Amino acid sequence: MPAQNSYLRWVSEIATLTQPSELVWCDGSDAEWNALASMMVEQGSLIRLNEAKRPNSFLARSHPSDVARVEDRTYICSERAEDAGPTNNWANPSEMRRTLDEKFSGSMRGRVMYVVPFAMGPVDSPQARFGIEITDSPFVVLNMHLMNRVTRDVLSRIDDGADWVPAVHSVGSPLIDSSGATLADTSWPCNDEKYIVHFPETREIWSFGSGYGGNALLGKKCMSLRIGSVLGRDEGWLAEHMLLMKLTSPAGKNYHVAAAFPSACGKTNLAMLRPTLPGWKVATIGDDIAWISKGPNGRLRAINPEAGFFGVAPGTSLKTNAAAIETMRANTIFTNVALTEDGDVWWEGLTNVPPANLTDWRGEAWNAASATPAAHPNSRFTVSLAQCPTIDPDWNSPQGVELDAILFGGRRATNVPLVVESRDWNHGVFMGATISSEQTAAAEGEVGALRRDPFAMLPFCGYNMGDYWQHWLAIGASTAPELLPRVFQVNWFRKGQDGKFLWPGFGENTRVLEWIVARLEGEVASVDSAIGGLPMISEFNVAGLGLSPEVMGQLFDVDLDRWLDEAELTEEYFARFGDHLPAEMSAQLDGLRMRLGRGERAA
Ligand code: SAT
Ligand code: MN
Repeated sequence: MPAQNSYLRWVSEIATLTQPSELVWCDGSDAEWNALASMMVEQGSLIRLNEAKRPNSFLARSHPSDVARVEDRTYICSERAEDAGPTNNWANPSEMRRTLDEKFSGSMRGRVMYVVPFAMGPVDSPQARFGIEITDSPFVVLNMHLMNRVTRDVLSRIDDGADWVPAVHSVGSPLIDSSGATLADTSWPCNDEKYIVHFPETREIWSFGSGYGGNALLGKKCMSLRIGSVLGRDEGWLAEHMLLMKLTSPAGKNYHVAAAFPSACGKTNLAMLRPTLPGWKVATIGDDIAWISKGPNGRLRAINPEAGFFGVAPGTSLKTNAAAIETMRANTIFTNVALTEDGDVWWEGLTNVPPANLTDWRGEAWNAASATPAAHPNSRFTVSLAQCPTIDPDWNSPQGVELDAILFGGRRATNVPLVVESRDWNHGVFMGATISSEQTAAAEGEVGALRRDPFAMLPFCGYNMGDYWQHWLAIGASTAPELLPRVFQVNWFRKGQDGKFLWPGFGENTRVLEWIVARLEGEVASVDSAIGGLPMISEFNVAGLGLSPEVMGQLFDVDLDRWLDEAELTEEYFARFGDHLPAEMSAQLDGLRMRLGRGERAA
């Protein structure tokens, strides 16, 4: 939405539609944070944690029905259905506008309407984009303070002609009904009916009925990925569901790595990796989203458009991710974790033994014998990136960082080796297009079922996934091959016959990064296999891990028959994209089958 001051008109239109009792322009200041947090504590919708143990930190308990993104209520309303593609829920834009008009009409009655100007990326970055979120949830405003750069500077930029994305959010729970009667408030207002709606052509976002994370913090998945991917397509850049890190080798050389994994597959852990190999260092830049564009020298540069972490709490501990634990020492909002007797937080995996007298995420007394978990499996912490002990000093750099490698990963018990290098960029795009993963708790659905998750973007691509693959191919075609980052597929989750993970993961993933760096430096050869370049087992550093030759064999095994079966499934999957499937993707699949048929497996 361009045009000077157009936001004033838009704000007043939304106020006319939603009829709030009051309108507040937010500025992202500490005073604003303190006032909103105190107000929510007084109202009983936030619990202030023990000031000595967890200063300036709060616990929110959501409505039990509002605990995750709602993908089946998420819509892409492009003019033509085929522009949303077979992987998105398309809805007719004019019909959806009528529905939204009805839903939002009077939806903020009795509530305060907050206008939150925000930047994705450092305000001065050429890669930054601006948005304004209107919301009737003070909880959303508090979270946005941590996740985004909330500042009135954005309004001056818009006044100066910068584009911006209008984003409207309502929990859909007015405090005054249409007859004027007052309704009781609850500690987590929301609506049974939810709509998370994107209009890619006009770059608008409308979200109704949920107060939870990715449904309500509209700078995150809605703007940075769904609308961002459309902006990227039109402007020649990439909006990706990727963590971003700087890796420093013992030789003191820096490498920047972006890695795509589906939600709740350990992106935060990898972004804050504590290397187990001496001399290696990891600095964190982002754990969820990367915006990648071509720099003046032709290399791809990335920024993290976000300013905070919205991480999964369960499983996070001093052992699995000490940096995350240190990051959330203060100034943190927790959602749906358990509360300890002394006003601190707990979740499954934080300690081996749960403290006595916990209160679970629903607010009920809990002990180790309870049948349900104390913290919801998708409970979260929201905290500023600046508090991360491993934060890269360049995380705020307007220029971003030059990418050396891109990793694609899923959660695969079978088939996919620990690491495999793509043959070239186009083969890397094929790898990205074909990754799949087991369903996690971050989205609703049956946990454990295998789902295709191309580029980890399945729920986040704002246009036809086939066109998105074409866009990736075009970025490669317009860049000299030696300037492009190298592409790898990784899988920490392969299991043996006994159903146990073969690979220790976490800090030991440094060994995979070490091999990747050795490949970038041309220090090791790879073994050509049907699915790409594998490490020579003798050159892959597993010193001290005590992994048997059988386990190593299983970690890197390429079972030709199983891969041929998988190729069949890929063909079926690709067929869904019809004319939108790039010819290059079919050619890549043919190439894979040919190599499998020739019996190419690693020596
Ligand atoms: O989309 S959320 O922000 O709620 C978290 C995720 O799924 O990555
Ligand atoms: Mn994510």
